[in-house]
Amino acid sequence: MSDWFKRAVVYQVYPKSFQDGNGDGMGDLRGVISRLDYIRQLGADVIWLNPIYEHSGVDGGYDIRDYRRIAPEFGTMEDFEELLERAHERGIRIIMDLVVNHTSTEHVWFQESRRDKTNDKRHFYVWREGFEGGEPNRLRSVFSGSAWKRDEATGEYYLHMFADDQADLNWHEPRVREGVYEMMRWWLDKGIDGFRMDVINMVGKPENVLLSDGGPGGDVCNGPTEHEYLREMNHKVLSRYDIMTVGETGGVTTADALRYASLDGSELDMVFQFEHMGVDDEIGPDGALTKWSTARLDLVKLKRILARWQNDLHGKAWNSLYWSNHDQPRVVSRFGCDADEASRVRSAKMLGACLHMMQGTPYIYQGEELGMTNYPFAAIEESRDVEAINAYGELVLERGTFSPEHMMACIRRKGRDNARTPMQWTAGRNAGFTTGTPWMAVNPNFERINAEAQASDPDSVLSFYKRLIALRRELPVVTDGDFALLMEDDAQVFAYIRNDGKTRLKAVCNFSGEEAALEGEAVSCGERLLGNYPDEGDADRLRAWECRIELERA
Ligand code: TEU
Ligand code: CA
Repeated sequence: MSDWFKRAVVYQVYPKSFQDGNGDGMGDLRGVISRLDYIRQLGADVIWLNPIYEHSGVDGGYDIRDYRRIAPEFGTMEDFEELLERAHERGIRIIMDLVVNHTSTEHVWFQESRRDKTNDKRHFYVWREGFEGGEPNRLRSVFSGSAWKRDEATGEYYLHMFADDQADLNWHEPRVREGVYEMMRWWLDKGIDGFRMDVINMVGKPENVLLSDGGPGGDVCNGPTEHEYLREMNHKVLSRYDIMTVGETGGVTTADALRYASLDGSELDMVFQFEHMGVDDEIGPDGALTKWSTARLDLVKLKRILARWQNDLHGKAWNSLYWSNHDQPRVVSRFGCDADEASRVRSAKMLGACLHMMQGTPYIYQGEELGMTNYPFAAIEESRDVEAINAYGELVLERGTFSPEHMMACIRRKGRDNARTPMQWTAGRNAGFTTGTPWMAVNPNFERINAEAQASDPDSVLSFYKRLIALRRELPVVTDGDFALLMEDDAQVFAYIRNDGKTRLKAVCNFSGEEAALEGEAVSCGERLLGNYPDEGDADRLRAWECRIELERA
């Protein structure tokens, strides 16, 4: 069993917003090809490509119509094969998004399934009778409203945990699993290097949350058959290739992850956990926890969560490390500070240092390495994202839970569209993203924040990320060492020591715009490897957003 995933650094490309190659305003595969050298120079050696398959245009490609075809706006299969070849020439592997919890309702399986109750593919999806003239139960979609939709043809309801157009597959039907495995082999035989598996811990849905009993429904994640299916997939597909896998698994605990991401290789290589993405969620007016909040992070909570993931998995399972992706706001705006240029640059570097010196495989979301920021959305009409649009509809228009102003403030802070504005390459027209009209507005700060300016600036966020990646490659302790959190209860400082028995590596980070005192082992003493101020500063104090990485050799 290979373990290159432990030393990999992944760069996430959201193709629609990365680079347009033909001037139609949308990013595409030729655009990605043209930027491979940028990714190589950064030092990343794996690309996670968000979905590029034929889709129905509802949820950014997560509504797949045909798993074996490339959506025309992204290019052709020849373009994809060329991308794979050019990436491999540069020592870059490519992992693809695998979206198999659901398909588009336009997928041929669903088209057949909906036709009549006796159709051969009826059980490929989750169909239930209504309860007392309404939905089978009160299970809710992640994108607001009921998770059930009545279908005219048979009068029954199908399950959709996301948008109406994303019908959940029924993994309890063996032919669904076989169909998925066959499709996975088809891609792996083309030479791709693995998968990022969309909401994969939703596939083993417990039957009791899907009853037509008018009840509350319940949690569909981490159900009883989940591990059985992943082991089957591993046995029949994954274990036969030299690949890397990462499962997107909301709601997992470290105990769950010890099974999903065990180092014994029986399921997946690692998972994306979401606990640390919840540190700025809030109890909403209806008493339920919601992402729609304007709260700042609680650093003590964040530290405890990440330290627990570091310690519980050490030596037994493998962590993924991420601050952002296409579903999250920009981390510098969220956990750092984008109010002024000095704070933005410092806090973006500090966040990078804090994450990249931990144990696990780091994921960099496009533009994070530039310290790209959230977008100043003023009105809901500027949103493209089905999640935000549906939530606005429900919370503002239908229920009046939030005022329009408050909801827009939440969307500016937490909305997924913040991550999806075009990549900022240059200070030129449309930030160098397209020669046409961009499908989504470019952040107005592109003249100040762009890759071209940062590439030639040794003090840029980009140059700092290159150093972080290089450090990971130079120092085995970053991959192998254990983890000890320092100053656990401090509300400003995130400090820890990594130790592999030969080397002690220390990262000390100030998560605030004010000076912070260092205590105990956090006080500077070793050889300074990297920092975000030009001079060393005081050993026992950190300046605003300051970070230091230090080394002690045994
Ligand atoms: O996301 C799954 C998911 O539940 C969350 O990431 C969710 O989108 C987010 O927390 C909302 O606040 C995956 C994909 O990454 C996402 O882009 C898709 O919309 C979703 O699945 C459905 O395929
Ligand atoms: Ca294009």
